[in-house]
Amino acid sequence: MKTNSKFVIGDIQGCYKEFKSLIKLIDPNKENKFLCVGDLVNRGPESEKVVDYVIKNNVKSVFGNHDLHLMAILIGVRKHNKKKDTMQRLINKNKAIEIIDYFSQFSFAKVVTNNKKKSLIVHAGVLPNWSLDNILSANDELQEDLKKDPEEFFSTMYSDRSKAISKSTNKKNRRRYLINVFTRMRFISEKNKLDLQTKLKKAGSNKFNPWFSYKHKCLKDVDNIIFGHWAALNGVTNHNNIRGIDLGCVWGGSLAAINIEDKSIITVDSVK
Ligand SMILES: [Mn+2]
Repeated sequence: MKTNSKFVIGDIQGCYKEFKSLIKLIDPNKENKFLCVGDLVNRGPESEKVVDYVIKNNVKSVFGNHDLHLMAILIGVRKHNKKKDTMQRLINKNKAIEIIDYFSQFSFAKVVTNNKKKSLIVHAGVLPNWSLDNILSANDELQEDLKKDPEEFFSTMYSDRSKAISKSTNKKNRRRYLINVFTRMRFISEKNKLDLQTKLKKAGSNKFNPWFSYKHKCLKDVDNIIFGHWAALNGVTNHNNIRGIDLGCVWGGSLAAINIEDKSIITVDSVK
């Protein structure tokens, strides 16, 4: 394998064993670089080990919905859902301040360059009519708000979030909408209204389509968009320059890493 390559790793969701095996494959001589597409934690078995590794080895990521959920729990504005969440051991470690400090450096959208190829990395997606400038300023706005007042940021993130499905002039609604776009979006309408309930296309519904099926303005400024979040796609977008890399490791699929230069993909099967 070539050295000095850059990779993006898909949704780990606490699958520590697969994460470690994948790193050995993509970075045998520690000359390659990688970052994560978000959802480092939750649903899977060993979120606490993933977070320890990430902090110790200075691994970077963009925010996924589960990473934000963890931060909201650690800050004390959300409860760990015993039926669905699998982060109790991580929470019991009493490392809230360390984890919040570390995760607070993550962004919602990040541009990575390798040999002149530019890739935009986001957890869920971006709006079709956004230029790269629009994307980066939305990211800056959210990061600033989060750093300024994390408690306020997370306590308003969840309230009425199902209503935050379209653009708003109200500051808090706007923020919730932007977070939903970057970290939770799958289907959108032509007017950028979100359908946050659907994971698979219903037959005969034409109003909402996968966000990547529209023409994307930012592809004038970047070569690729790389995203995770949507395991049900199994990576299939039918789009050369928009690549989904959540291959559902936590659901018995595999954990993927994509080389941003040649778009080749390396996978490790789920150990389940
Ligand atoms: Mn997700």
